[in-house]
Amino acid sequence: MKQVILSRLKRGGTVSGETLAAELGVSRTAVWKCVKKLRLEGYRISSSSRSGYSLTGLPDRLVADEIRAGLETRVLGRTVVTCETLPSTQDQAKKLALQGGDEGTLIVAETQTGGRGRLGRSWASPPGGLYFSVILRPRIDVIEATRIPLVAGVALLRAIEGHTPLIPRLKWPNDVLVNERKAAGILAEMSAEVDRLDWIVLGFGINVNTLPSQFPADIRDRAVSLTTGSGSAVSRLKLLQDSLRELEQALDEFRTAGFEPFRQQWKNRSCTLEQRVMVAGERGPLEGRAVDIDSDGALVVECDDGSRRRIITGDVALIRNA
Ligand code: BT5
Repeated sequence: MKQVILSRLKRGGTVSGETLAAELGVSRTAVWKCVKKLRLEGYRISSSSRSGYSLTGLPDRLVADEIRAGLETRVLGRTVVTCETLPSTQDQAKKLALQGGDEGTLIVAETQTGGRGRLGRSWASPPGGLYFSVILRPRIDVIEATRIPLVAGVALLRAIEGHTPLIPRLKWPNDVLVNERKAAGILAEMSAEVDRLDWIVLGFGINVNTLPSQFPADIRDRAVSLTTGSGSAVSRLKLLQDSLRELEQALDEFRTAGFEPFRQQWKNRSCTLEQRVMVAGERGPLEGRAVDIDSDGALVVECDDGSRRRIITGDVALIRNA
């Protein structure tokens, strides 16, 4: 009944409680209770005793029906689970992936209590941000999977560029920086056998409308939200839908055209290349100049002695004014 009332209100105009009650064959009190529930979900519904109800605003809360309604994807986000709070959307998505969850299954939370970054680090997840994980089951070789996080980074940048006048930049392997501060991060985790990729779960943490005071003190001077960076509010719902559309398109392109176009796009949007960097890698710390992204998505660093090293996993700090 709630959905019927909502779609009636979405047609626009004002409709009386009496008309809705008659159309649905229920009492006016039952209609009023549904309107109350919709308001609790964040829909703004004005009411006047003379003319009735009208919809004046959609929720900024991420409601499953609203996410699905505006999706321009074939697969991603077609199954969606939204939660007020979760320890981590990533853990939830991985659990579902292990149980055979469908490709494209999307887990979204308003906040996370145990949001995770790479290498055991934490991801601050206050209200106002966008936190989601999506299950992928790409039919690609295990070896190709190292490129997926970079493909996802390009897709996320395309989505952000469509929503703000900002010029976001990619920092290897998959941070999104705005004005040299971190606005988003991507976490990729997978399960594979020697020759078969079972699933990849991609997790996105995006500071959308987060206020500076909402970030933990230790990252406040390094984190930024899209709103603060651009000076205007960004719709989390639209950004989520557009990110999924861009991701699906990018994965299709990756399947048909390979990694090379993404390598170029990643390089064009990078703030890592041609910079002096300090890498905390598996084989100890290393300093040099970041010179390329290779065909596997690895960062190529030229050391001071002229030798070149490929960094496959690790952490990169940009050394400014070097
Ligand atoms: C990342 O890790 O950047 C990947 C973050 C992925 C988070 C998403 S949210 C949805 C899904 N569910 C999860 O549990 N995780 C994913 P990494 O490169 O390791 O960066 C982590 C570092 O970024 C931390 O050590 C902090 O320095 C910094 N950081 C933490 N929270 C931040 C925030 N909200 N904004 C900017 N920087 C942050």
